[in-house]
Amino acid sequence: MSFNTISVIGLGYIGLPTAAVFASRKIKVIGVDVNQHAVDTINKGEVHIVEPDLDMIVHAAVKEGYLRATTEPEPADAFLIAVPTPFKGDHIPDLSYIEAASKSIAPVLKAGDVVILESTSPVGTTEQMAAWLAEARPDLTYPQTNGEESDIRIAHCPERVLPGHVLRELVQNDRVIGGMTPKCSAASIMLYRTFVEGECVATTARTAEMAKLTENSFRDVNIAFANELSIICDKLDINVWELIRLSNRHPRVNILQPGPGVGGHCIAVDPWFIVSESPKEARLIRTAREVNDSKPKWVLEKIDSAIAAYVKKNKSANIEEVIVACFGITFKADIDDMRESPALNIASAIAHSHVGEVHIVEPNIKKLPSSLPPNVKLVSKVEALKNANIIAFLVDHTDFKSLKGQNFEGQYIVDTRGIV
Ligand code: SAJ
Repeated sequence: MSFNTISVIGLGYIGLPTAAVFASRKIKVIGVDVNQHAVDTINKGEVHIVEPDLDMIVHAAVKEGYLRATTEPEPADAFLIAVPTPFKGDHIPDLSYIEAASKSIAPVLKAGDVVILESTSPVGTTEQMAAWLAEARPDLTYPQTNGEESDIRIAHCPERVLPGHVLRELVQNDRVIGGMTPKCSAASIMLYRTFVEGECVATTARTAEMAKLTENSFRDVNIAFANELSIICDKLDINVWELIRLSNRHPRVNILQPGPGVGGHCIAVDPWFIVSESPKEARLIRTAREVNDSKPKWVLEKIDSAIAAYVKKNKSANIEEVIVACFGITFKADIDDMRESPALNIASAIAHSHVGEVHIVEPNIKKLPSSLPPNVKLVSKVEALKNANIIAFLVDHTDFKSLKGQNFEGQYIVDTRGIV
């Protein structure tokens, strides 16, 4: 089996790097996205997202003619679907992007094609995708009805790359390959071997779906443990960062780091896919989500207390003149991604509740999100350090780490990341 042309549906944080890596192996890649701006940007050899080195590899792939983007699916030998899977109200998974993507590729499918779902999905989604394809193209045969004899091979191969390290992890990580049949797995493994240096391990589609949800739930539960510890330590007047450093010297203890809450479009979302299917059984997973989701409110209370303490201490201070600076509004360090960012939500909540100015230091963006009210200003680190009365460290960007040991004379600090 050979793959002359690969199509990647969804050119976001996962789809674009994947498309570019295939193209860098001199395979013709057609990237498909509904966003015309993203398509135009990529066709100019540029990128619409920030990820280290992605600009270089996309530029080379487009210039050499291996990568091209379009809004309309075209025939290919393999289709990789990498579209978002958010949730709707009450944490119910929203599969509408996968449904739309499946229906959009159906007209160009032909016998022998491989269709891979990469999007993180609730258990059963790959089978659902196969059903949508079968409904749209009844002239072809599928694994759910024709087993190993099917015209179309279908698998779930969840992405597992860490934003900020995507290009390295895409190549080096092991890959779980969940085919609807063994032949579906084998075809998918052959495809990924084009660039994956890690091991490609075959399993069923349902196990692969659950494996991805399990990985992110594991991390969520462990971050919740750290966040709960930070609240307990604050009450007991213990430095949680020192506590974790000490506890981690035990050979079998490895506690993660507390923060202002868990953000991003993966860890804060995926555990709900388990909870929504097994609400009675997934007690720990649900509680971890609740602990992490409630952390921003706790941080807000800390900032409010700092404002009150500052005004009390500086009797002449007028609350309207108190400047609160938020260091970082992305969902984690050294990226520009603000999706589901607890730091952004905290900054926005202070801006709405505080009558004075809120200054934001965010070295990874050029423009503030339009959702922020007019009392918010994007300022430099130096400006914020000079003018702010209250400083809240919300993201541990590398650029902030040099502030360790800094003298914040007269300023009130809320350090959610253990920076200073
Ligand atoms: N966080 C903490 N403390 C920690 C680690 C993380 O508060 O010790 C916070 C971060 O600040 C951030 C959130 O958790 O707000 C998530 O960050 P992350 O770096 O843990 O994960 P993501 O969302 O960038 O990527 C995760 C990864 N999953 C795992 O490590 C198990 C990645 O491998 C997945 O591919 C990705 O989700 C995904 O796409 O599902």
